[in-house]
Amino acid sequence: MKILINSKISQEHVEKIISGFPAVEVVQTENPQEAEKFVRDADVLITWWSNFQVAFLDSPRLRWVHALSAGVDGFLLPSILEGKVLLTNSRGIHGIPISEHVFALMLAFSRGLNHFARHQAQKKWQRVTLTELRGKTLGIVGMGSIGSEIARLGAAFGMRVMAVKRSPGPAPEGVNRVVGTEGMEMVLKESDYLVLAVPLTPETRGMIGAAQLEQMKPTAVLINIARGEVVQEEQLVAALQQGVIAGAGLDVFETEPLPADSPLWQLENCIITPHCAALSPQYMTRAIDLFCRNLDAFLQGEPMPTLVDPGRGY
Ligand code: OXD
Repeated sequence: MKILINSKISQEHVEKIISGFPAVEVVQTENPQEAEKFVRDADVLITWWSNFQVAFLDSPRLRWVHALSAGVDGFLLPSILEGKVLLTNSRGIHGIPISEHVFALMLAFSRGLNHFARHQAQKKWQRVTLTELRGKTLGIVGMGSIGSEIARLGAAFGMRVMAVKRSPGPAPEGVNRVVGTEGMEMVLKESDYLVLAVPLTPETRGMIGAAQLEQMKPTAVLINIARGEVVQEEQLVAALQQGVIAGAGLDVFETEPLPADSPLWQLENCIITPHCAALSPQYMTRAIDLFCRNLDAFLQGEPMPTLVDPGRGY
């Protein structure tokens, strides 16, 4: 069996695959032309969505694509939708870095860091109104492994945690209420911080538009670590400009990299990070461990731990 990794991963991580599965051959290249050539006799492709080329799916031997990301919106193409090529993803390893990123953004707003960073550049000693997270309502849309870890930290900060989940069940410890999508309006109205942690699917695309932003408190802050397309960006810009909501912490955008002419860059009530919420030195070790668990299951003919259901899109 031949595995092509068309993304930069360290030799130590390549060795981890080879030592666990001595019978497999591993080829690694970041060069798009080389990848196009090597994929023709690869059985398995490991890739970031940004390196993935649609034409890879025409390779006659390819049986399985493993996404190094959790989001698979860029992979849902005919061969995968029709089940000719299996798709697995890296869900379950993002909870720690992304929840810490979410709290960095929320604390930046509550403790005025967005203002102080600007003041520092101007050598300006000026206080601003500061608030606490304790006692505030944290609304989380999407309760997969990322949403659940954000909820856990929210409870540890003494926040009142409310969550929207496609199939709601009993509230986990520390979560005050879990509602289905019909409860979205209530969560929008009550949240001081609203965090989007849903996969991008036909149901979630554009789910936050002008009407939803209008339902939020004028003091509320929106955090998006999901996908840019979950929010109607033009409507968000208008809401931030007009004070419909107080602020936004955004890691993801409709177009990435965020174009230089996006009005978001100019907004003092917007904190922008370049789609990096999941990154940390531990990421690839966790991702390769997860790939190896999938490979083991694949070779044993057992259910793969992070097989994606292409119909659902996650
Ligand atoms: C992912 C991401 O989907 O980091 O993994 O956005």
